[in-house]
Amino acid sequence: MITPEHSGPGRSFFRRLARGLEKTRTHLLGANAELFKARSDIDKTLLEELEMQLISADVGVETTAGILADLESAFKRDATGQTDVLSALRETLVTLLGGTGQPLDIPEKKPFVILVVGVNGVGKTTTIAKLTQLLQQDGHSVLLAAGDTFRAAAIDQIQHWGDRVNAPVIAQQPGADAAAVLYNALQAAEARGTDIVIADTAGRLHNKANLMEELKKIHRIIHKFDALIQVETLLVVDAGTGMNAIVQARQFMQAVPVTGVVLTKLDGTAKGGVIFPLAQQLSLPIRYIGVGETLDDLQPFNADDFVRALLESPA
Ligand SMILES: Nc1nc2c(ncn2[C@@H]2O[C@H](COP(=O)(O)OP(=O)(O)OP(=O)(O)O)[C@@H](O)[C@H]2O)c(=O)[nH]1
Ligand SMILES: [Mg+2]
Repeated sequence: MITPEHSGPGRSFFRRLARGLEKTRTHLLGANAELFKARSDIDKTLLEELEMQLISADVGVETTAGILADLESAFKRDATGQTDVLSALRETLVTLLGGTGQPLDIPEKKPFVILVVGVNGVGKTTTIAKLTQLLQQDGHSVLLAAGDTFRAAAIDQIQHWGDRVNAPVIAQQPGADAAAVLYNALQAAEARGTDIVIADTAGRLHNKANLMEELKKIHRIIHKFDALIQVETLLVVDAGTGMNAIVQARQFMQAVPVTGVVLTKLDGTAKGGVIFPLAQQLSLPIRYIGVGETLDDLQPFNADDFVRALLESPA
């Protein structure tokens, strides 16, 4: 059920989130949601059941063990016998996500750069369009840089999204140097007084080493343009890849100073539980989550809302 504080625009936001998490919720709670609610004690059978379900939702073995240990101790601490499994689980999960829900803070200094990185197909370009819309709604002007010069279709795609959200796109021909495109975009943003430059990047080059070198070069050129420029390097990962998302994140973090994560395609997968080991193992803010393919399907990440939506069925 949706609780009353989620009314008005917040209500549709929460409903979209809850719908997006439906597949993961089914794996996490299985047919046992009612059972968990009814249970006010915790025993070995219930823990084993929950363990299987957490693992099937890609929470990962290590993080799952931690969650179960936390639950057990919550029940041990509770002398009143009032604790029920579902609320104890909710508290444990919110604590686990802890400080990861740090919204992206847009600094005064212009232009602010958001460099969007990630392997191919994770949803970088569509996330850029969605993010542009969110930032515009907050009153910021946005310019896009077509930094994925590897494929001609990638340039067309970002130009198409730029038209849709009414944001200028700075692009060069396919095969052009991505760092040069960025430099041009920064010059254009400075000339126009634009608040934010969001840069697309290739998710695939001839090999991984090439990709990482290109990203390093882009970082260098941004700071060459202005040594004091502020950059958010936003790593996009597809929730559907489950635990592999963590491996990808580590590779990108070795190459560039990643400052935030976007977890996409939560709506299409039962592996959304990966957000917990992701939060625990990477210590990076999760800025946004993608819960669908339309422009309105990117949401600033909030740990409380996320866990509530994960454990409650949408009305
Ligand atoms: N269901 C769902 N689909 C999404 C979401 N985000 C992106 N997609 C879809 O994922 C597909 C790939 O998205 P792109 O934005 O092209 O991914 P990309 O990372 O830019 O891909 P490359 O440019 O090939 O590296 C598209 O069909 C998107 O509509 C999401 O949150 N939910
Ligand atoms: Mg793309």
